[in-house]
Amino acid sequence: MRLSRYFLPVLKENPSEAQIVSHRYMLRAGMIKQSAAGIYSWLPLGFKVLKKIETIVHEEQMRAGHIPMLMPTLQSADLWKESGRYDDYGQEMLRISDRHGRDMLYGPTNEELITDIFRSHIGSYKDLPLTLYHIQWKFRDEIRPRFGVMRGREFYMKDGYNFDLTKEDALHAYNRHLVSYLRSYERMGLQAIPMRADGGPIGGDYTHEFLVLAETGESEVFYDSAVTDLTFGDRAIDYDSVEQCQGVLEEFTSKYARTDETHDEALFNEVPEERRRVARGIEVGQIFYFGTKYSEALGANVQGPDGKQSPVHMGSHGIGVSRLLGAIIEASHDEKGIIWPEGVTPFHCGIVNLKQGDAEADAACESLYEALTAAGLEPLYDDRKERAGGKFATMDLIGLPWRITVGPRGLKNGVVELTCRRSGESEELSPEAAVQKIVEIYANHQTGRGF
Ligand code: P5A
Repeated sequence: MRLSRYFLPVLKENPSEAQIVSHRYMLRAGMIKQSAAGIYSWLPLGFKVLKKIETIVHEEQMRAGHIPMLMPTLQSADLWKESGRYDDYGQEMLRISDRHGRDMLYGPTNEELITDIFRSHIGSYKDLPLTLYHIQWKFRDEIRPRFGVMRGREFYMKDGYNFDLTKEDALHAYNRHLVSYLRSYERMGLQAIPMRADGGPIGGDYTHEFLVLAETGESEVFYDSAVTDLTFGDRAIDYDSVEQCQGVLEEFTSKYARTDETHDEALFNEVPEERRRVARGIEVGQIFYFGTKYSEALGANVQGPDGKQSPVHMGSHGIGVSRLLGAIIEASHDEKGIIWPEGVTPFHCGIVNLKQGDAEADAACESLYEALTAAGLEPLYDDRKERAGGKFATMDLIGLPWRITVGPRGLKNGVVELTCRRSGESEELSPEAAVQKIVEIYANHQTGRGF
């Protein structure tokens, strides 16, 4: 992409409404624009990162054997009346009536809808296990929408639902989700720690939230610092293996880590004092096992091998896809702007032309642009007639992890400058070597073309 042809409405001033750094940088980098309280338009740069995160979530869900689909945002209230949640959900649910006076709602979640789909089509254990998921906009009429996309009213969520014959099978599905979530967050450059939590309006008493530690997080968390040493890494996992998934769950949940909802002071005090931490975290996902809560209410039964009918065992699993942009920025930024992890960066590399209009510099930038594009990467070429300082400030703000700077002086010696956004370190090397290095860096990140 050439910046002269892109739409990147960068703001020079700090927007006064933004209280936390991620919100501030998302507005300043021209990623989002508020349309109403807690509702945002996703401008091209924000949309691009949203799609990158969404792609990682899809890839990891499918890797775990979960099946993508799409349900609508608007739902009939009937199913919610059947489950009893129409009244329970309270004012967070946006209720609408259509022209015929029928009660509708903008879905805050989809347990009822998916259970209805299940009961309409599946009646036998032979069709189990099954996990269906979608990535769709949700609406929760939060009393205090704030911090930009972090606590929106309209937000983008991956929600998945498992259907199993027995509790044992459903717990395997739970563990499988935990593993796939660990992988997903790590690919986004995040450490998200599973912590025992509360079921809230979704239900069930077996649930973990995934928290990214950050001072601006809305949840208070208590944990053994040893949990922060755990990484999933690139270990191979067989998602059908009960033992392997259970092993990962045990490894990642055996240390004390709880949100304030389930915090137990006595248990916490058993952690050696020097490892006890009280901090704040951003909830980027939650997994639930709630058994037959919805299947009983909606009559979603399956016939077992013994011919007996019983309500199907279920759980649901959510990732806050739009919230993740805020969480990643909270975890990865400096005073100049965002620092995108390679896995989610909107463009792989910036190209800054220090002397736009200089025939040699222009030609060198064009050939870098072509070489990177031919390698399957997406460079962002700042080809505007701007001062170098302004170009650097924009690149730093929008946070591309790598930048190639091209100027007449360097070109005389056959070199360009390659700068790492995170460390600030630069090196001079030939344009070919710079391209080679960027290609090698991204070879370790499964990264596709964005939108
Ligand atoms: C699990 C999937 C559920 O809704 N039903 C379907 C279950 N869980 S949850 O914990 O309530 O939400 C899942 C994730 O969505 C994100 N989230 C939000 N993101 C932005 N703004 C909001 N107002 C908001 N509310 C929830 C969180 O990341 C949460 O973990």
